[in-house]
Amino acid sequence: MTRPLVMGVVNVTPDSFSDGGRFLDLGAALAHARRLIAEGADMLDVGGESTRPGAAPVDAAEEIARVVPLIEAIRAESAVPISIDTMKPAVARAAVAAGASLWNDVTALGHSPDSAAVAADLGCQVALMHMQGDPRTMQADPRYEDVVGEVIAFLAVRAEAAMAAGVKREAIWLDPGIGFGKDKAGQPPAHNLALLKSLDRIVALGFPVLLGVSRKRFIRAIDPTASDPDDRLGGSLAAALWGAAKGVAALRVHDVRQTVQALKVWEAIDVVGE
Ligand code: HH2
Repeated sequence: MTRPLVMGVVNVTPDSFSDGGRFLDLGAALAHARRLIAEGADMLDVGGESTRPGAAPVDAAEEIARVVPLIEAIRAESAVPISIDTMKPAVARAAVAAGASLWNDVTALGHSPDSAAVAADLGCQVALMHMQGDPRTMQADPRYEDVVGEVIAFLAVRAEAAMAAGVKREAIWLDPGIGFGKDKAGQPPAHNLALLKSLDRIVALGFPVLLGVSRKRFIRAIDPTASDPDDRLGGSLAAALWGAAKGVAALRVHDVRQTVQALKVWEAIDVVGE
């Protein structure tokens, strides 16, 4: 089995839960991007608006001002594929013009009535992620009858809607949205674990699957000592390798070097005797 691509996270936000605002200015964000490329990132995911539970929204002009200079600066020195983590079509448009080739949308093109048409017009790759609710309220009390079935049905509907708007089938990625409207705070991580357990059913839809488990809160729900996101590397790697074994196409991660190393070891074992 080929190993998933590693997508390194570069946030340019003051309130990211895992980067803690450490990469606010362009120079620091660019230095971080360079480091992730050197560590073996196959692509970079640039984000200018935090989607952590309870995060405040940012307007499009501010988001563009955060992400476009960074994308241009990365593009000026590297051919690494860049994705833009945004729910706003105007930001996606500006980011693609600056050199991004994948629109990573946590609302699965649902934030604006224009989103799907803009994605089709841009002709870029699009990652459609499942979320129940919106980032401000999504962790209040997420409920499902059948979390895996509902996430699969949602992703299939959103992929059809994107294609109906003119997005090419081969441009579409799917993402179950680990931590996005899953498992009320303080509850066992039943929704997130069910989705991880059944990742192969999402892979079976026939689109490349993107998985974001890095430093997420479900790890703390399993290991309550890991209250600091920086202290969730072991759990992040365990879940990343689980995703690799289930056939995901890409992993969105903060710890690129360690994830690449873990995947290399996993792949080396996997190919023995073939
Ligand atoms: N997770 C986060 C942000 N964007 N995009 C996709 N497709 N899948 C994910 O799981 C995903 C995502 C949240 O992670 P993080 O970057 O650590 O937080 P922030 O939203 O503050 O950038």
